[in-house]
Amino acid sequence: MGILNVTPDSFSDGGEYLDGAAAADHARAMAAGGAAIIDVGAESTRPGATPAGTEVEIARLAPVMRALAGTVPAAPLSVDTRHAAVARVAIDAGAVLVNDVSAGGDPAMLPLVAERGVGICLMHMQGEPATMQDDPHYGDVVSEVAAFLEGRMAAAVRGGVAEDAIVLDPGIGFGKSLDHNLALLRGLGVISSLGRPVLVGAARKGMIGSLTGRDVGERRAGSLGAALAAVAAGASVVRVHDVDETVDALRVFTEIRGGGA
Ligand code: HH2
Repeated sequence: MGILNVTPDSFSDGGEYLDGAAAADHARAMAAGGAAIIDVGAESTRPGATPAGTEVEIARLAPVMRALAGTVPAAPLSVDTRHAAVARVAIDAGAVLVNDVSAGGDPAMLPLVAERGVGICLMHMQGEPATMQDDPHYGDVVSEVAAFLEGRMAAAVRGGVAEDAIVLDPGIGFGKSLDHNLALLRGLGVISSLGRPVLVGAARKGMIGSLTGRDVGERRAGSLGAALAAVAAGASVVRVHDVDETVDALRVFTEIRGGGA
């Protein structure tokens, strides 16, 4: 999954793709590089971020979705939003997956996904982006995150979402310390055992910075390490900024392991 942030303030690429044409070029480049899906987001959910507001999100997203529609045939589009009103606009413009970091927190989200027959990624977050890194705490992070995802998956299915339309995500960096993130990546099998594909987004995040001592612009190699480890632990989708490099790394990794890319 290639990341396309059409935000002024995303933690690693804010402001780079605000313009529709630049965004479409980047999406095409990621699709050509092997991204199986392009995730378009118009609200930063980095630690400390304040909500953009749905009107702002739609105003950022709509021109980009229009520029993308039909021009990135190699890769379906996903919309990274917590708001059903934003998801609706993106689905109308062709998005086939809603990537919801609040796992259906907006009461209108699951009904929309069910009605439109699109996919949904349900992600775990403790707290809200503005304060989630202040004091994250768990008893047993792996079982608590798995139980949350199982509950949200059940709610989605009760609401009419097809079970095979659901992807699960432990939410690396969303209300988690480095130790929590490491435990979740090591324990990914517990989340896979819920029976749905697992998505992991660790690219360029604070955990990579903590482990390598590198600033956000220098975390490419560390992010590749995280992507390979996530796939080794059972992830089916990795959400990344550097698609070409990740595809190459995964190709080599999976061939050596004998699984094929
Ligand atoms: N991480 C971010 C945003 N959306 N969605 C899922 N499913 N999983 C993630 O780990 C995830 C996500 C944060 O990363 P990024 O989009 O690079 O930054 P920002 O939130 O600042 O736009």
